[in-house]
Amino acid sequence: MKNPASEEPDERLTVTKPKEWAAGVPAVTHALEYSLDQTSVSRVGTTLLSINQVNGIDCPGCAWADPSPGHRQLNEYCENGAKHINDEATSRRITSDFFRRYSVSDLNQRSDLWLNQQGRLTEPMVKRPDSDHYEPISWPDALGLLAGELKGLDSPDEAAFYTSGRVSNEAAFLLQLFARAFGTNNLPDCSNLCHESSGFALAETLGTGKGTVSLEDIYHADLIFLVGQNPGTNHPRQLSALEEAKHNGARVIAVNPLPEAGLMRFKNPQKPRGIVGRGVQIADRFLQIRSGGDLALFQGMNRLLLEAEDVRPGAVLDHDFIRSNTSGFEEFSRHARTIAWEDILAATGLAREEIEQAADDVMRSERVIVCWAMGVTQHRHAVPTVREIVNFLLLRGNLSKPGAGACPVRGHSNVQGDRTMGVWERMPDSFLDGLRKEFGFEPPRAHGVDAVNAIRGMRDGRIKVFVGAAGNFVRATPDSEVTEDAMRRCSLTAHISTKLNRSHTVCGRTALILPALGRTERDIQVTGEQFVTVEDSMSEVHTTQGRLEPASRTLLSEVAIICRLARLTLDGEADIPWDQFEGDYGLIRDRISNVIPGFQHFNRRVVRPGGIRLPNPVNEGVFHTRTEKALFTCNAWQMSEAPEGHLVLQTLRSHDQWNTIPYTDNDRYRGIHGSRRVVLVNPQDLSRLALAEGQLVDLVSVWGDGLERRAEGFRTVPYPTALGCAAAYYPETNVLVPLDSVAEISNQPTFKGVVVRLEPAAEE
Ligand SMILES: Nc1nc2c(c(=O)[nH]1)N[C@H]1C(S)=C(S)[C@@H](COP(=O)(O)OP(=O)(O)OC[C@H]3O[C@@H](n4cnc5c(=O)[nH]c(N)nc54)[C@H](O)[C@@H]3O)O[C@H]1N2
Ligand SMILES: Nc1nc2c(c(=O)[nH]1)N[C@H]1C(S)=C(S)[C@@H](COP(=O)(O)OP(=O)(O)OC[C@H]3O[C@@H](n4cnc5c(=O)[nH]c(N)nc54)[C@H](O)[C@@H]3O)O[C@H]1N2
Ligand code: SF4
Ligand SMILES: [Mo]
Repeated sequence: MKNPASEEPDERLTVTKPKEWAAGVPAVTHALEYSLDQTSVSRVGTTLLSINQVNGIDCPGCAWADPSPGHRQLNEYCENGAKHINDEATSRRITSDFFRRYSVSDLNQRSDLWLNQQGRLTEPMVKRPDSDHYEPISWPDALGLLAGELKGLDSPDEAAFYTSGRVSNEAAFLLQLFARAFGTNNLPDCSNLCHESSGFALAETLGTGKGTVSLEDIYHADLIFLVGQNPGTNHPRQLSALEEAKHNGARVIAVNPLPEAGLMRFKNPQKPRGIVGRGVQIADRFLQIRSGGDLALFQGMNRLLLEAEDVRPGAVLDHDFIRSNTSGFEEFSRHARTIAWEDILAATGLAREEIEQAADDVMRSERVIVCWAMGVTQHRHAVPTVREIVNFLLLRGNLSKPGAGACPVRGHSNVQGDRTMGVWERMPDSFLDGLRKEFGFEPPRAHGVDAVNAIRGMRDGRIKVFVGAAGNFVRATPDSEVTEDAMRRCSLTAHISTKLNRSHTVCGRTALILPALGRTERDIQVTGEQFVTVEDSMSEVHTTQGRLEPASRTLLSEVAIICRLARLTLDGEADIPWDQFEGDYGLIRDRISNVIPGFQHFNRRVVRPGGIRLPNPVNEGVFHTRTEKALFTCNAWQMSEAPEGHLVLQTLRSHDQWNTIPYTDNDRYRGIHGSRRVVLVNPQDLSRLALAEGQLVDLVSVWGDGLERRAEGFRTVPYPTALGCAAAYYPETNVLVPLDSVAEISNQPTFKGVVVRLEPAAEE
């Protein structure tokens, strides 16, 4: 489909050579350009001076950690962080006039980029069942309408409450509390689409779903793997940390089908040599892996380590660590030796020497860290792949010691915190018991729906009310046509949002826009000015406090919206002081202290400079697994070959977008300008498929259910990607990802492994 309509491949498309380095002076220029286009010099000044500072605004971009308080620069942000913060701080406003002018159908014809560029939402709006326009509604009426709809459901499980990782700890804690007091665990979140596979694999093998490393560990590692992530675009300040690690002598191995600019070279705009020099080489070794080949790669390296130990007993493996901290080694060791090299080479597309050289690097290193992101988690074999990464770390005792460990690099700034706060459809009984003890109600125990099952539930009529706390559910999820139909079948959809997006234009019969304060804005309640807290990818919890005047006087904070909705819906059923929570967020934190381990004296500790680092038991050598030890696992896999004439498509981010929201049509580092409807293909594949450079094609995905999924009108761009692997941007290609194409065990959509054919399309 052409979704959203009017997004033709743009005649302005130009393609230049991909960049071989990231950041530098152009990054600063682009950040300022975008920021100043959104708002005034003084607001840009305010946001940029307080971003990521102690007592400042936590960057609303990614979850990369801040350096410790004494080590922060005055400009502790990256190009993209500046764009993200000023995208929120924009001076543009959407008022009720806007919705009078544009019907919902009109808006649905507009691109994602256009919708976002209209500015901040300023007042609550409702779309009634018989109307194609949003119209103003007061807060009490809007929340009363939603509460009435919730109370009228036959079962609480007919509602689902989605959370995106921008939401603060306080709001997330209240949202899950409300959903559970209402009676459902239907709490899908963006984590279901993001690091769910990591969570499952790490919890099973290490007993915690979180990463084990800190920034200090990165600085002091000998060897760092960057697997399936594009730090130059998605976690730019990771490059500063890698620069420091390299300065201290670390080597870096990048594993990726694409030679991403940030993996190759980094020019730190805050250092003189980054401005005038050639910058720092990041990857010492680049393994250009085939899509989905990472499990085979780590198995290959593990086999080499075991065999090297056979030759030099006692010199390769960390037997002390294995003996005292792990279980399942013997079985793993037998299994690892049965994996055939020809399968490993076919799956990875690498030469055996490349894998051997990487294994040699490993054997020369005392402290190894593996970082990974969506290139690992959004595949069918994602959970076994992360388990195999754990095997790899365990073999040489690269856990529970400084400079080593597992580093799943998280996406949204508070996605990890939202999980810690209980936003998960399957929280363990220990957490639910804690809620019961603290609040005196019996939380439901049956697991709720995740994102994929929420779509199935809406599609099949089991879920009728959808409430989204931040995010853009219809664009973030797979199978866009199926998902859009599912959303439209709801009796009511409501979104707590800062900016307009597709989830407001593809909506239920009744739809509500509940506009919220953003992180940049001052939040004043009856007891005074409030702050909220977030947790980064390295388990550091700290405060964030807005500085700007709110975009409109009508906005409510996320906390206030949830408290008022809960009060109206629950009619005092559970003994929860929603009014007091709304007035004083410290009272919410007191309750968090009582319910969630690691948060004792939360209010007192979190205001210290740098905040709290949550303990990770793995770093104390404690593993809460079924054997109370770290588990070695045996991970079988099937080769997934694309049929002849097909490619494996990965759907990824451009440099100039924040998830579902493009900021411009450019992707500077990859040399794409003026259009996002492009598909990057290896030149050899183009000629094998008899396609020309710049040819117009439709992408058609192949899945066993007989449905044709088609994304129309993409230009081919010859690109140095691994053979057999194509790449195109998300969310335009989500239409191609079948809802049932999910990772084993974690149920995470396989956004990086979509089998497609490229069909030549007629030029208009
Ligand atoms: N500017 C910006 N920053 C962001 C975001 C954003 O949209 N814009 N989003 C945030 C969020 S929520 C997230 S989750 C993170 C995402 O951060 P990333 O995971 O870096 O995001 P993607 O763009 O999905 O890129 C995936 C990378 O994996 C590689 N890859 C794809 N398939 C494979 C494979 O099979 N094996 C290997 N080894 N590599 C593979 C791709 O080539 C690409 O480099 O970024 C966060 N930061
Ligand atoms: N094909 C494909 N699909 C993917 C992915 C992929 O790699 N490929 N990646 C997946 C991943 S990793 C993720 S995390 C999801 C992202 O999915 P989401 O988190 O659902 O999407 P976002 O685009 O981050 O949501 C943007 C919207 O959030 C709202 N918002 C922003 N800030 C705030 C705030 O402070 N408060 C409130 N209330 N609202 C706010 C704005 O209205 C904005 O329009 O997408 C997933 N989908
Ligand atoms: S690296 Fe991430 S958190 Fe840091 S400034 Fe950039 S976008 Fe923000
Ligand atoms: Mo994400």
